[in-house]
Order: sequence, then structure tokens, then C-alpha cells
Amino acid sequence: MTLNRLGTLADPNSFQDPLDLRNTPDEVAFEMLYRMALIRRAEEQIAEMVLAGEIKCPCHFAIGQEAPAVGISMHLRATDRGFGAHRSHSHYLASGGSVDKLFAEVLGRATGASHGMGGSMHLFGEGTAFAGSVPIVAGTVPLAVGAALAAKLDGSGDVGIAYFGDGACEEGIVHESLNLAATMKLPVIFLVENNLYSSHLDINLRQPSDRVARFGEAHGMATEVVDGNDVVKMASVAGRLIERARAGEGPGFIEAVTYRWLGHVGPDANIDVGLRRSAEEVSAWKKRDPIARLEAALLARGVEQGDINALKDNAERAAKDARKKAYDAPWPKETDLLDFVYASGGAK
Ligand SMILES: Cc1ncc(C[n+]2csc(CCOP(=O)(O)OP(=O)(O)O)c2C)c(N)n1
Repeated sequence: MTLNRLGTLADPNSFQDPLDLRNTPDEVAFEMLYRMALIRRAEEQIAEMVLAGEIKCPCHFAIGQEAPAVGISMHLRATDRGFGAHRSHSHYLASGGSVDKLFAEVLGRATGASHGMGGSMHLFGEGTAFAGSVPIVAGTVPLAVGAALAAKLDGSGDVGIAYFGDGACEEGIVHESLNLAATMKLPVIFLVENNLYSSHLDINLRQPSDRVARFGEAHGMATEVVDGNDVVKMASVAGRLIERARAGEGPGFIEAVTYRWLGHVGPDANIDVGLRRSAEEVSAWKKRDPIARLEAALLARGVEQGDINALKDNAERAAKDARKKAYDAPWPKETDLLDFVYASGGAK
């Protein structure tokens, strides 16, 4: 049997054109550009801080793969529940998580998103659709299914979102979760960011096909494969599947094909670590830059370069200000270690 493969979608030399903005008003395109620029500028600053030895926790960067998180976030509301894994600065920021609290968190400060107790891999976007990051690979998937079951029982119309990677698809819990979600028609979106690598290993050396959408299809759910570096297509596919899910028509599975410019963990590009990730491959993927392609489309539509630059400068300023505030923020007290272990209050 021959399995479907991604084909040109996995080829960095394809899909480099400006995005199609015909159905996207300027203000929506600007919002998407701002959110992607904020993720990139924030991660660039965090990468500098890692290199300077200021940040002690492991940081996994999503530079190059900003579009899936931003596309889907355009359709989320604060009561939805998204769960990201180890590489989740993008999901947190795209959902509207505070950039100040992100910087405080990676520096271990009391004002951080998780009171400085979690670091880069344990973020919580209070008041946003980002319910938390869980760095146990595939751990996000059953949590999002559970949140979706709760939303269904409550009749809230909210959705659960599981962000996970192609590597996570190799964990059994993903398949149990897909089965349960499909059988119970739960309002959950499975968003796989297929960046073609798990740590340092190429998907072609790990799976019989590089196309992980086959798992969604096998469970009979609405499944889409999309250029994950095209924020407009991402938003459109996500919008369609989220609408169905909210209307009680069951789960959706999105395979967003993308690529991380940096290595598995830390600011190094991981060239020649593992198999096949070469300098040529990384530089080819940079031509498929999700930010540059949106910018090119805006320019083609007649938007001024100055307006785009101003927006990107604002994103950079927000990241730099956050960094500065985080340096000045207080450390947690020792007693805080026990304060956030148990939840109080509980269900009404
Ligand atoms: C259950 C479990 N096994 C292994 C690890 C170690 N680990 C952390 S990230 C990672 C690779 C995950 O790859 P993928 O899901 O494709 O996400 P990506 O890093 O590409 O974003 C592994 C094996 C872990 N955190 N949890």
C-alpha cells in the first residue's frame, strides 16, 4: 500500500509566493502581522538572553513557525482552552498572553505567567484561550479533549485546542484521544505543527509517510492539510473547523506544514546535528518566511512599507520593554514554593 505524502508542501522551494489577501481586510492582515512579529521579536530577545546566560530554563523557539498559532488565534475566544507543549511561546502570545509576563516567567520572576515557577515550558495565559503548556510530549492532546468534553457537557460552545508536533503523533495517547473525540463528537481542534523533525530526527526516518493528516482521516474527522507558513490559509481553515466544532459537528484535525529555523532547544540552528538538517535546508526554508510573505502581499496591495515597519517596530518595542521590566521584577519568595501547589475554591 502506498501512503499519501506531503509532496511539494514539504519542499521549501515551493509556496514562497506572497499570500492571497483577497478575502482579508487590511485590519485583519495587520493584526496577524503584528502577532507574528511580536512572537518573532520576543523570541529573538529571549534567544539573546539565553546566549547571555541570563535565562536558566530550557527554551524551545518557534521562529519560522509563527503562522499556525496566529491563524487559529484569530478565531479563539478567551473561554476556549488551548494546550501547548514545550514550544509554546507562540501559542501563548498569539492567544493574547502578556508579553511582560512571558519575559518575567523565563527569568523566573514572581510577576511571571506562572509566578516564576514554570519557566518557558509551563506558561499560562490567564484570561486568554491559552490554558497552559504541558511539556510531556502529546500530553496536550488528552487535556484538550477533556476540556472539550467539559465544554460539551456545559453547553458553553467553547472549543478545546491541542497544539502538538509530528513527533507527538508517535505517542499512543494521541490515537486514543482522537478516537474518543470522534466517537463523542467533541468540540476540539487537533492542530499538528508538522515541522518535519522530532528533536533531531527527520520524519522520513521515523514514519512511513511524512503526512500526519492520515491519523485524523482514519478517525473519520474533518481533516485539512495546509501550508503552515501561510497565515491567511491557516486562519481560513481554522475558522471553518472551529465553527463546525462550536456547532456540535465534532472535532477537526489540521496538519500545518511548517519549519523551525532554530534547533530543537536553544538558539543554535542545530545544523549537522542528527540527520539531514543541513544549512542549505534551513536557508531554503527561510525563503518561505511566513512574515515576509504576508508583508509582500500587503505591499502588493498598496500598503506603505513605512506602515509595515511601524507595526514591526511596535512589536519590537513591546518585547524590549518587557525584557527591561522583567530584569527589574522581584524574585519569588521561598514560601511561594508551597503557595501554588494546591488549588483552592473549586467547582460551584
Ligand atoms: C513523553 C515524552 N517523551 C519524550 C520527551 C522528550 N522530548 C521533548 S520534545 C521532543 C520532540 C517532540 O517533537 P515534536 O512533537 O515534533 O515537536 P517539535 O519539538 O518539533 O515542536 C521530545 C522527544 C518528552 N518531553 N515527553
